Parts: sequence; structure tokens; C-alpha cells
Amino acid sequence: MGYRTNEMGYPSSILESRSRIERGNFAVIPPEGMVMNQLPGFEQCEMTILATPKLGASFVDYLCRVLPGGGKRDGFGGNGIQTFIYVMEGSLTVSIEDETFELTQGGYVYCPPTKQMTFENNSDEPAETFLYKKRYQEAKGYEPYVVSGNSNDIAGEDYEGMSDVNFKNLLPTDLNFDMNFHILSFETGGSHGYIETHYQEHGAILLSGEGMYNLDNNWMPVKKGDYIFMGAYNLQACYSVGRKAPLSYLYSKDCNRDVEL
Ligand code: UGY
Ligand code: MN
Repeated sequence: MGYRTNEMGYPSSILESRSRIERGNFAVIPPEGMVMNQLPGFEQCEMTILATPKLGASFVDYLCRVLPGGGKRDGFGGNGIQTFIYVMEGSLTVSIEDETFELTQGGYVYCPPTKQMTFENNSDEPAETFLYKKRYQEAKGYEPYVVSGNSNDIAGEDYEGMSDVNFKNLLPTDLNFDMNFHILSFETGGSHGYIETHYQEHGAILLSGEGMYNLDNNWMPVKKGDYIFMGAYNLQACYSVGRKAPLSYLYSKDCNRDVEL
């Protein structure tokens, strides 16, 4: 265990936090409150577990800092579990069976539930990554496949008629997939067009900027490095307020499947 920000020792002031946990509804977890865990098979990896079923999510998100020489070499996912990795800083080698991907900042790999991914950091710098797993919801006649890309190479599109909000799909939008990863970027002053209220869940890591996020009608200040979980039917929308950078976040969203009873 240890603080993810590596700030050790006595507190410099009273103990306070922007963390807010409303199980099943929403959560905001700023970096100062994140702790690190050691997990089997993740060698030289500083793991922070974020959304889980205990929080009300149907998926698991992690921050995974892969130190030089570290990695997950015994396989992640498979046996019905699909996985995704995104490199926020540094570089990482990701493999799925006989395919290998050299990822740099913005690079990502999606691994279908029938396969496992492995990864290792062959560089001299730590690799800061965002990791995801979720049980795949099958649909007759559809099968997901390996996808890799770099979000910097995706131009994106205006979001719902607003030119100051950019929206990227990281995965194909066909019915083979039961989820997608997106990046939404709001220029300063940009916002959602309305407060969303939907069945789908999100786990979001804030990549840049500062904003005011409405979570179930609570306006919460958020910024780069924060993690937000938005559960099913959580009211959600934001304004970008930072002066230096757009408010931008990477997030998952379930899609393309009917509700199971
Ligand atoms: O895709 C979405 O549902 C997205 N607009 N939600 C969000 O940004 N909270
Ligand atoms: Mn949404």
C-alpha cells in the first residue's frame, strides 16, 4: 500500500478530500486518495483498483503504472472477459497471441473475451496506463475482434452539433462489440447540451483540464487525474472551466445489447 502520488509523511494541513462515493450511483476519486495494490501476475506494476462491482459497476477499471522491466506476462482477461489498455504516458509492448503492438502515449489495444493480452514495459521510464475488464455479453452471430490504434490519430467529430466539443470512438461501432471507449474533449466554456440520464454506465479518467461535473445534480469540481464512475441512470453533464487545457476524458460505455432479465 502507498499513496499513488508518492506523497508520504505527515500531513501539511487538516485532512480533507474531494472524494465522493455514492455506491451504485456515482463516485469521484481524486489521485490524492488513490492507493496502490499488489496483484498476482502484475510484476513491477503499481495497481490502483477503481470501479468494481463493490462500487456498483459491472466492469473493473484500474490505473496500472508499469515500471521498467515490469508487465503482465501470464495473461489478462480471456474466458469470457474482454480487456482494454490505454497508455497515458510512456510506452508499452502489448501482445495477443502472435500479434504485438508497440504503444506510445495515446495508444490502446482491445482484446476480445476469447483471448488474453500480455504486456511489458521494455523502456527505461514508467508507463502510466488505464486498464479495463468486463464480462462480454454475447449476441448470436456477432464476435468481437482485436483492435489497436492511437487516439492522437483519430480526428473525432463535433459532439451533438457543438463545434467546441470533440468526440472520438476508439473502437468500431458495429454490433460485434458490447461496449466502446470514447474520448470527449470540451474547450473552455464547452458543455454537454443537456443533463444525460441513461441506463449505460461509465468509468472515466480525466486526461486534461478542469471542469464542473454534475453527478446526480451535485456540481463537483474535477480535474486532470481524477477518476469518475457514473452508474446506471446517474444524471451527468459538465462544463469545462480550465484556462490552460480542454477538459478531456477517456471513458467506457456499454452499448449494442438489449437488457437481460
Ligand atoms: O456517451 C456518453 O454517454 C457521454 N456523453 N456521457 C458523459 O460524457 N457523461
Ligand atoms: Mn453518458
